[in-house]
Amino acid sequence: MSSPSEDARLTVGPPADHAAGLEAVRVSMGRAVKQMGVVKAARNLLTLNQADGFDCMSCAWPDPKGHRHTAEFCENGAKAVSWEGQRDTVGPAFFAAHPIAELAGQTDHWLEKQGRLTHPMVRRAGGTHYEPISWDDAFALVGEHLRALATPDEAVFYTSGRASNEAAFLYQLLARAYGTNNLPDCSNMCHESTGTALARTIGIGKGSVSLDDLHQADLIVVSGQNPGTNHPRMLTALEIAKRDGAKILAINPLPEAGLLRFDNPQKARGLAGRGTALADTLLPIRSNGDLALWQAIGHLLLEADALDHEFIASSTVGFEAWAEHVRHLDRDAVLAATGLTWAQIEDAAAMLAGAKRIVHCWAMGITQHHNAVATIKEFVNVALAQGMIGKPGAGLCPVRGHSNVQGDRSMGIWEKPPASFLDALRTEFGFEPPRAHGYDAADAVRAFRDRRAKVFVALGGNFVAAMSDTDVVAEGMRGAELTVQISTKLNRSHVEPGRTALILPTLGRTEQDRTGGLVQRVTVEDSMSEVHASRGRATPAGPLLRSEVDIICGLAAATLGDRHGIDWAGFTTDYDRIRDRIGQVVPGCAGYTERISTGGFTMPHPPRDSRTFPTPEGKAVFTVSPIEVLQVPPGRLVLQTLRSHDQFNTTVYGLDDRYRGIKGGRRVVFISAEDLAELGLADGDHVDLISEWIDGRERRADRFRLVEYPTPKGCVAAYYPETNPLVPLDSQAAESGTPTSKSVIVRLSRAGAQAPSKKP
Ligand SMILES: Nc1nc2c(c(=O)[nH]1)N[C@H]1C(S)=C(S)[C@@H](COP(=O)(O)OP(=O)(O)OC[C@H]3O[C@@H](n4cnc5c(=O)[nH]c(N)nc54)[C@H](O)[C@@H]3O)O[C@H]1N2
Ligand SMILES: Nc1nc2c(c(=O)[nH]1)N[C@H]1C(S)=C(S)[C@@H](COP(=O)(O)OP(=O)(O)OC[C@H]3O[C@@H](n4cnc5c(=O)[nH]c(N)nc54)[C@H](O)[C@@H]3O)O[C@H]1N2
Ligand SMILES: [Mo]
Repeated sequence: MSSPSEDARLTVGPPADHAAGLEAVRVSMGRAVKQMGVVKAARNLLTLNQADGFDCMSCAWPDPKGHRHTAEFCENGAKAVSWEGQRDTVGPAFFAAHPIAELAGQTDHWLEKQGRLTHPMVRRAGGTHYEPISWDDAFALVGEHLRALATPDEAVFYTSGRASNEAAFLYQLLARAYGTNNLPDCSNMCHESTGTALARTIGIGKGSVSLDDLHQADLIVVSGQNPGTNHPRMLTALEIAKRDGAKILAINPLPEAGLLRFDNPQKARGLAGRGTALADTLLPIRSNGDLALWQAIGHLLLEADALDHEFIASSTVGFEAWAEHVRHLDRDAVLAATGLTWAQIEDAAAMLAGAKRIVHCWAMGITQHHNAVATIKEFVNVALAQGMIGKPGAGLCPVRGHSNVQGDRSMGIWEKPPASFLDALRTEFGFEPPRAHGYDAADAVRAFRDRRAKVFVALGGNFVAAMSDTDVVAEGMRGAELTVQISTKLNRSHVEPGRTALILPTLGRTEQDRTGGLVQRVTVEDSMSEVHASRGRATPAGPLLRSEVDIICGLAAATLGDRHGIDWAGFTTDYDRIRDRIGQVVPGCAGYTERISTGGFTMPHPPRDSRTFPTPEGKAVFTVSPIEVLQVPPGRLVLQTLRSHDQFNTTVYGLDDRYRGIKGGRRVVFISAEDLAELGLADGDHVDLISEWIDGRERRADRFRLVEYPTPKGCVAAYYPETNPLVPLDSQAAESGTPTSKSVIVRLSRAGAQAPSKKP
């Protein structure tokens, strides 16, 4: 809850009309120097995304080939690097001074700001504090707990999308050699809807474009994405495309600054001038209206016969049924769902009809709804109808979040692994992997809630704050016998620990990894399936830190001994040994070690590479989805939970959201003037948010300041993770199970007198 002093610090100004420019350079250099010191800041930022440097951990946007700018990073990449390179540390003295109960009362921002974790720590059953433990004792403790479980399915192995390919491959090997497919990951909360929709329709769950395709497109559609904040380097690609005459169609309930205009800070012109106007059209759609919109666009394209009949005939199935469905469009349903006028929809359809090379981009504004999978299938229908896949300048571009979330999935971090992957694992390692599907993120929470799961291991991330229904997750974790967090910084998941709890501090991406006495590198895969090496150079935050690979091998050896004859210690002497095994198991990775030494390679993608579609039908598949729209009872609003410009997921760097005019606080709700008037409220009033769900339980998040904002009537927005207690665990996207973080039904209730409290 915000305290009176927080209320006083919060100021609200007008939203910005453009992104980046000089201000971004000033902010990023200022932060870097403050947190890392001048020398380290310069050294770190100059090796960011360079051919022999480390891969930026702020997002999964690809690096340009050939010429790279000296500063191939963005403001938010620089923030991520500074945050990791922070000089403050959190060691035994800190934990002795702060009981866990006290830490639990601090905000997410405060927890991470304390600095880098430096020592393995344990909270013993019944203990009030974390205390130091040796690495060997920590590994032995995990081994004892895991071996004592009644079945391996009582353990859950979570992954956040920062883990390298090497770490991810060994982690899934550990889980499966131990005997479970319980490998939920942040993807379950993120682009799972994308993977589900694309696997069914084009036969592979990844995007089909390269950076060159974006540059060559003549129309780029950006749906449900805020690139100015979350993928700032994408703005450079949009700028290049625009320079060559491309149009941009943005679809978003909020007029995000990065969609409107871009001052490229890497160019003298950007530093001085007004930059490039980006979106030609911005459709201010109502939250959750995209499925209806795309059916209407399909309808209009069909009517205009702006279709690629040759491609439809040669490469797809199901066209007739889809055409029949969208031909009989319920226009009123479309207008109600989208909040747009028919003329606006016609204009958008005309942009598509007039384009020859279209790229469809999307992110969380699409994937985190109940109808997410159907919506993505609908873009695919339109892309297929126009033949916009597997040709230069065209394709599907889900813009991933975490820098290696796509690579982790390629490496087998998946609770529903394909049989072919498990077969390859069996052939390579000589054991029979478990076949039953494991828990995804939401199922894992249910399993802890119901005490069916007992041990939680996290390779990075902040599961307690990132998942929906925070109180349920926290209670579930507190009931676990053991929680193990492999982390760089203190977060909520450490202060809602299991009965016994370990914190295992690890090296970050920027730091030199000398495991086994060699300078090791790791590899990652970006949003466009490019695999390349990453090597940090900074001095580690402390001498005890170990690499993720080293920690996983330590856990595995202590748990499995030499079961299945896997030489865990051998992997830590030279990571090439891991890459050789990846080459044997993961499709498209033969010769992995050599190929990453010569600049990297692109993972195979049959639709992109050869217009072949590895679906059961052997062709791309049109699908039919009824228009499904969220039903909102009178007086209620649809809340979307999103990111400020000053955070990376649950990592809150600071309390400003520059582009949206917010300074010094995060407990704000963006709301339209019409809704304010209708509810008898005003800008500046404070309200409590109450979410309503079919289980009848009311979930609350208290004391938010209302901010009048240009968003469609009926739609409000507030920041995550503060609002995660409002997202019901069972409110998930159909088919993919992704929490519906972008459509939570809430009511506002005028807040009582200011109640001081430190809790977030
Ligand atoms: N600096 C920084 N970079 C990041 C992250 C970060 O937190 N900070 N997070 C990383 C991760 S893991 C991810 S997944 C990505 C997230 O990248 P984004 O998806 O850009 O992140 P969100 O802040 O969730 O923004 C969602 C956008 O969708 C819009 N939206 C909401 N509902 C709807 C809807 O119903 N329809 C449409 N058309 N639009 C809608 C919102 O207004 C908002 O602009 O960014 C990655 N990069
Ligand atoms: N309401 C709501 N909830 C959401 C979302 C939303 O839009 N709305 N978005 C969802 C999305 S898209 C995602 S991807 C998830 C994110 O979920 P997670 O990936 O679980 O969360 P993060 O906040 O990225 O994790 C931050 C923590 O990672 C650790 N860390 C950082 N770097 C490293 C590293 O190099 N190695 C290791 N081992 N640890 C490291 C640090 O301890 C840090 O505290 O949240 C989801 N939750
Ligand atoms: Mo994400």
